[in-house]
Amino acid sequence: MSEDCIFCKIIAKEIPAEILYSDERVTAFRDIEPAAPVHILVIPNKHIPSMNEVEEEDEKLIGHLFTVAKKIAIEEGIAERGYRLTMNVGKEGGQVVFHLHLHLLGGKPLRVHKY
Ligand code: DGP
Repeated sequence: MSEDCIFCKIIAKEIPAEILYSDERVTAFRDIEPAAPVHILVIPNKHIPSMNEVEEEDEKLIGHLFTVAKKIAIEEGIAERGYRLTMNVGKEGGQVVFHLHLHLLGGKPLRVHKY
């Protein structure tokens, strides 16, 4: 737990969020500023600031984020239609909250970004 981290506070239930899933390793909740009809964040319970701080010992945890996202996509009814999983890393990657998180986006045709 990091004292000044908003996502750690959501995990600790110190600030409210619409939590859809939680286990001993990850928590998933709806994004407060949805960019699509379905916009869910899947985060590790362990405070890892970004992908840059991921260690080899975290590989299973990172994999778990993806399998939980897949299960939620099925529950939200968007698995067959398709969805997007993205992770922003660092300032130029568009990361604003420095507690690693996977965005699950779907429920409408998503624009294909040309970088
Ligand atoms: P990123 O740019 O990848 O760091 O995305 C951060 C996302 O976190 C952004 O889509 C908005 C969301 N967010 C920020 N603060 C809160 C909050 O307090 N509650 C919830 N549910 N989402 C938040």
